[in-house]
Parts: sequence; C-alpha cells; structure tokens
Amino acid sequence: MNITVINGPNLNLLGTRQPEVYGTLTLEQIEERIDGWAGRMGVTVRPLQSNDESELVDMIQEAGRSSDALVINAGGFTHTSVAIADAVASIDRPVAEVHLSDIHRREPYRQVSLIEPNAVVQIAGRGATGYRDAMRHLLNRGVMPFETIRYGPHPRNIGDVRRAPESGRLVVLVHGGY
Ligand code: CA2
Repeated sequence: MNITVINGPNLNLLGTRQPEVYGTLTLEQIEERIDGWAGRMGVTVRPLQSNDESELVDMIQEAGRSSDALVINAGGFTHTSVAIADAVASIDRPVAEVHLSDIHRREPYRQVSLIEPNAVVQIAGRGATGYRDAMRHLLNRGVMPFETIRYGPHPRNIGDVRRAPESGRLVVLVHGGY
C-alpha cells in the first residue's frame, strides 16, 4: 500500500512555537517518524507540505490518481476551505484526517472540519502518533474495524481496540497504562 501524507499551512513551523499545543517535534522529525512507522507496517509513504491552498488541491487530486490512500492534516484550511473539502470529496481513495491537537477542545471555529464528512476517520489530539494511527487505520480498514475507547481524561488516554472478524471474543491486554 502506498499512502500520501499531506500537511497544510504553518505545519512547516512546528517545533518553533506553541509546543504546549502542537508538541516539540519539527515537521521533518514527524516525517522521519512517519517513515519509520510506515516501514514497520510495510507501507510506502510520500510526505508533502504546502502553505498554498491551490497547491494542496493539486496534491490531493494527484494522491487520488497515484496513491492507495491519503492522510491529511490541512491545518487551518480544515476549518475554512471549501476547495480542499471538495478535493477530498472528489477522490476515489480513503482519506484519514489528522490533527496534532484536539480540535474539539479548542476554540469553536476550530471544532468544525469541512473535511470530516468525506474522511473515513478523523484522529485529533494524539500528537504525532495520530499519523501512525491514521496509517494503521487505512491499512486495516475493512479487515478489522476498530472502536476507540478512552481510559482517562487526557486526549491521549485512548486506545483503538480491533476485533478480528472471525472471533466471537475480545481480549484486551492492559499494560503500561493501557
Ligand atoms: O492540530 C492540528 O494539527 C491543526 O491542524 C494545526 C493547525 C491549526 O490551524 C488547526 O486548527 C489544528 C496549525 C498548525 C501549526 O501552527 C503553528 C503556528 C505557529 C508555530 C507552530 C505551529
């Protein structure tokens, strides 16, 4: 499987300011992690970033032609861009929407995503690991549906529990806090 990972406006500034909201990793470091996770999953990734709305539309259309799936953090355009939402809706490939921060616990204008209706999943508030979970979701989608459960108040106190299709039983191994 090959997955295009698109990051939108201002994500190139990660690691420079607002670490309490977006973490301390730079985009380059996040992309290195994505590459490592993808390698372990047997997935090929193509990371892209742009601050330009029309370039992002072109990237999404191109991913629709040349990739099996798309992971997108459209940054601030998530909440405002009908053009990007339309591009996501136009492609015939599964799209996973990612946000480093938990947009649902932030300002009201960030709580609305125009992309969400056409994404197969929205993952927010898990920091960089959200990209890993998005790729995992795209890889396992349809094979093993998952349910996200919360075990604490912090947005990252979550786990995705998958149930193998032929199994009537679910075993959850709790360790290291989860
Ligand atoms: O939580 C996310 O991943 C966001 O998509 C990040 C966007 C924000 O506009 C969305 O509402 C949520 C912003 C990304 C980066 O912003 C920075 C600004 C200054 C310094 C570092 C990062």
